[in-house]
Amino acid sequence: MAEFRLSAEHQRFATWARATAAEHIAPLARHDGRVNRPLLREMGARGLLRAVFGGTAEPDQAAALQLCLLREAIAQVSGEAETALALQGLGSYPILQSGTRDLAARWIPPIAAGEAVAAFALSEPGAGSDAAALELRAEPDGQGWRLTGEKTWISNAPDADIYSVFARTTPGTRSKGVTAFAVPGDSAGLTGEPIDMLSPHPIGHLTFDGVRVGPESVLGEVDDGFAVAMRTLDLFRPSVGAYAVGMAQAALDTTVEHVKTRQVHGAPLARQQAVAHRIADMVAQLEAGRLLVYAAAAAYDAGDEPQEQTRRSAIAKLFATEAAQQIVDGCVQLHGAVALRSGHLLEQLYRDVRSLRIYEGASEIQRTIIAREVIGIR
Ligand code: COS
Repeated sequence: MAEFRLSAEHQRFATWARATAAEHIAPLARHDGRVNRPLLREMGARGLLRAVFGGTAEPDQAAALQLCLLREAIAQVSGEAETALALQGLGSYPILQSGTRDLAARWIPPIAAGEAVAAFALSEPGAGSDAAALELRAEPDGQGWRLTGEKTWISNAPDADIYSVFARTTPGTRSKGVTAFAVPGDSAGLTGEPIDMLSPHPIGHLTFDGVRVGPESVLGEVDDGFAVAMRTLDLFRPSVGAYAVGMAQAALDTTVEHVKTRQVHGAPLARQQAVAHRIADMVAQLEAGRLLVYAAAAAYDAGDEPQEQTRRSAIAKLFATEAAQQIVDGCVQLHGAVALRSGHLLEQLYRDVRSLRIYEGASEIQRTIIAREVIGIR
């Protein structure tokens, strides 16, 4: 059964994460579209990154609620810090979940320390929403494999130290012939360039020109990599919702202050019923999104049936990200022109919130997943 109320321990954890990020991490943000290693190292040193992996020396695989609380808390103070933290988890989770013990021991500790940078490489120029259409080839080469093709819209590319790469091992089989590999960023034949775009985190394009990887790089079973990707997304999609909730909370906090102090016709803006009711609607939307996120995360941690996790995860991402977009837009409207001035918190949030309805499965994909589960038609 999903949780409706956070424990005192969870609340303390969220308060600690937010305060730590505000004091020590947010000042290191650079917004230059490249991986910010000093910021990552500081998040490692302060224990924030370790918390992504359950906060213990032995990585804990079931820490979805903690991940969501972290993301929601840090989102309220810095989008760059929030995404840097989340991408360490998304990029490395296939290794933690499906890699050999040696591979996990090699990569997870430096990633949790902020010394190594991880990335999740699924999308291709011809395979975005339709992930099973991916074509990057992995061909047998002695005991290992050679990877040839392209990945695009890859967060943390081209600066990452380790990529979880999803490649085609059996042609013409869609989801059944995909294998996941861990590919070091300094592999011979792997090149890339950044893509300048509307996003709080670095994104890039990768070219694999016969990149050689050994047999130990395979994550899970050969030809079973599509499920590795989908299980990773089941964990991270609610946390994208948590990021959206944190952004929307920050937007609302500043807007409540604004409508209480801004004078219109000799009275605070909040005295206008249309304004007060708009605030109330946004609070209700935010609270609904937050509860859906917590419920999805709690279902994951409780080990609910996989289909139930997938369904809840899709609902949480869909609702929370769509709600956040509307809330940030509503907050801009209640401020007027001042919110669009460069450097205003809402101007930043207005730009940052947009990509959440697209990445890790666009809203339309979440609707497809939900409808399939409920209607039972593929
Ligand atoms: N967990 C485990 N296995 C899963 C799964 C999940 N959540 N979702 C699907 N699978 C398995 C299915 O069970 C199926 O296996 P079998 O054929 O053995 O039953 C296989 O994967 C294919 O699933 P499906 O038939 O649903 O694949 P489709 O191509 O029809 O669609 C969607 C899959 C649309 C859900 C997928 O392509 C998707 O998530 N797209 C969005 C991609 C995305 O999020 N990209 C962002 C990258 S990170 S920014």
